[in-house]
Amino acid sequence: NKTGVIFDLDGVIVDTAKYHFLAWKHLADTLGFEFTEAHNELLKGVSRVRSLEILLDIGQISLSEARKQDILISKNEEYLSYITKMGADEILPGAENLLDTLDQLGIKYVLGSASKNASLILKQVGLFNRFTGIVDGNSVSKAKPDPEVFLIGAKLLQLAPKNCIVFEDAIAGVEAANKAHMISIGIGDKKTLHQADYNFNDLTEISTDFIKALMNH
Ligand code: B16
Ligand code: MG
Repeated sequence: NKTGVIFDLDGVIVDTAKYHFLAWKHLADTLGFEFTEAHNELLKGVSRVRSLEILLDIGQISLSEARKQDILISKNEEYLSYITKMGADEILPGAENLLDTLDQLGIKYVLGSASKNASLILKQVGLFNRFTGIVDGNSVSKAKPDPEVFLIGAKLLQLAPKNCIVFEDAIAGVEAANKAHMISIGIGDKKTLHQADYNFNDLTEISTDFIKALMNH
């Protein structure tokens, strides 16, 4: 089969953004400024280190490198306390069905996530073994919107980038997929993700016929 799929994790397969929000909000509280859900939108698809920079900009706070390192560790510890309580009930609607469809069509899929916790999260929800490979925050040197994460994904799939379909919920992720010359599918707000080749609200809207049509494009 000459078509393959690359899935983003947070916002496509699971909603871990709500746990990132709790941990970042706790940090902002400690530093004495307000961090809202709207602020949290800015962190979606963005690496952990870059997220902290954005957060400190919001609070107009500057910290030493050593302090930032400590904060990144404690933020992740708090985040992990939520992640380790996750289960299969937190898989987003349509995700398992879509994986079943891909299995039936003989289409392989890998993960392409910015998260360094991606493998753990997939294990928590019981999907880890279904993926042909995992590309995550530990495998890349350049974060989305750089196409690196997806180009490594194409290598794992042993496919040309143009034959890879990317499911993404973040602007930076759609941009990365487009830069990689892959088929980009935006999951979420169509206006926000207008750069995507196709748009859907969630994975329940992805039909077998749609996937088949992409296979023959
Ligand atoms: P971690 P994705 C991203 O996941 C999240 O959307 C983003 O908010 C987070 O900062 C990033 O992972 C890094 O996560 O702290 O676990 O390494 O959407 O690329 O799957
Ligand atoms: Mg995402």
